[in-house]
Amino acid sequence: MRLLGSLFIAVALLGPAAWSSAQTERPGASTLPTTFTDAALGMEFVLVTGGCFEMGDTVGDGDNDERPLHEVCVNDFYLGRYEVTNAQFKRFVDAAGYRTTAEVKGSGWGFDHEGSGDAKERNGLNWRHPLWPADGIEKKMQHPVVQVTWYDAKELAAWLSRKNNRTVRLPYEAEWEYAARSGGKDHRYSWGAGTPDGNVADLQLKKIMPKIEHFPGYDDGYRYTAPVGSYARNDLGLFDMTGNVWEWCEDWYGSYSASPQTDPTGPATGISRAWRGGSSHYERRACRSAMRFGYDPGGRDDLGLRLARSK
Ligand SMILES: [Ca+2]
Ligand SMILES: [Ca+2]
Repeated sequence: MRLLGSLFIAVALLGPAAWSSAQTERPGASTLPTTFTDAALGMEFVLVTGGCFEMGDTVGDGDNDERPLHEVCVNDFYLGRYEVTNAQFKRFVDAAGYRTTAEVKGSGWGFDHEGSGDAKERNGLNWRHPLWPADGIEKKMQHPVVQVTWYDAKELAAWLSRKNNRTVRLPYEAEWEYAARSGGKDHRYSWGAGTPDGNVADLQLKKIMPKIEHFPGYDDGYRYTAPVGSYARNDLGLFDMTGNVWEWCEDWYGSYSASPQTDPTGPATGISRAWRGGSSHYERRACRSAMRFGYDPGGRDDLGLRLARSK
């Protein structure tokens, strides 16, 4: 995997659930509810009003895979206000009897924080037993789930779709970036360009990984994950779009096209799936909203997810 330094759930018994929605209408806009709360897991979704933006390296210091800049338009969609939590994921696995890839294979991936800083495979690592805390997630139920593969994420989405009788899915990269940048604004991070306000590589992490390029002088209080929603929301009301855990997207990871596009869904084929947003373990540059990575869909690490829904 990547080199850090180089960069580098019993509610099922409810049956098909009704969405509960906030009926607040936007002035002069459609009458779509501004939020939905899924009744099966209590997952809150925020309406992201569609629009057009320049996708990619608008700041001018990105990687080649963030170019060319290209115009993308997205329709209205809903995106989870928070990353999926351990509590929500537990309710899903308990109800569905689901075993994650890491549990079936007996291993996950995590940084060798005592040594090189590289990620390495570790026996016994899975969503119930992430790298930290190694003794389990019982006291961390409001933290984001980690060590889930793209396949695990898809299983959760399919289960929740059945429970709600409407499709819930992973966000596409274009949707994710548009939302992280608060509707396509020229924002380097979800908080904009100024003082950090999220769970990223900070002074806490630097205590055990001295070589990491952390956010200078910044101490967010968490070395590993933080409870979702611990930091400021972005301008769309979304939390932790920068940092905390990486988030799987639906798309195959591939090159951008210069052509204007509407609701792009990524390459038709590929070998890795896209993930976005940085995490508590990643240096500043990797936490940029335009930053892209691809990973084997069967890979698991400090990777979580948030779900989406078309309008
Ligand atoms: Ca941190
Ligand atoms: Ca995140």
